[in-house]
Amino acid sequence: MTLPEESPVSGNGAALSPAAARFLAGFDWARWKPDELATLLFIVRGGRVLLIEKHRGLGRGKINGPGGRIEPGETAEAAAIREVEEEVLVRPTGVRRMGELRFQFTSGHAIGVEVFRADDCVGEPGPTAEATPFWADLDAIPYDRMWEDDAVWLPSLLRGESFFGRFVFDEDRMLDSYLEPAPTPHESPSVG
Ligand code: 6OG
Repeated sequence: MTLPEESPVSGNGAALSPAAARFLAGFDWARWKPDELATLLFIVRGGRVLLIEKHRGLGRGKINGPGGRIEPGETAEAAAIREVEEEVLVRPTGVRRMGELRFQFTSGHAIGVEVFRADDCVGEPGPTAEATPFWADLDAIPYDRMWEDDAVWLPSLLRGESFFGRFVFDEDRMLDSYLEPAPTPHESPSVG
């Protein structure tokens, strides 16, 4: 009797296409280099988090936090704040860095994302051509309309815990995921 050949499976248990399986077998995170750097920022206030329905760019149609590409010469934090201002017309306050995410797509595209959390914002969020904002209760995050990785790391951010994660995607299907806690950033001790 011959056993059926074992087929590789993705993180969510579905069989991989031969091309995706070949990509995963030959991929090495040690040589990972991002093609672009981007940001995400989540304003968490009064038991709710500000999310957007994204109308443009990578992930359009999905729910996400506001964010976008870091411009040359810009810090990640400045970019994260600028993107919130451009997309939903408020200025986040009490901003702190919570984590780093690395995404590798089987197309070859690689993106690094710096993730921030803010305590509040100045102004009322409003819709723009880029995004429609809405407040989601922390116990009703619409993970089924978000990128698959969000369910892996967003709970850490909402608990106030820092993280580092890396993920492999075949278009918008997650093939592999890894998350570890990162030390909470703290002020450098002052001298003298
Ligand atoms: P623009 O195309 O808008 O920058 N992004 C992702 N966000 C999540 N949650 N999961 C992913 O899994 C993502 N890949 C990219 C980062 C792209 C925006 O999309 C985010 C940026 O905010 C693959 O300029």
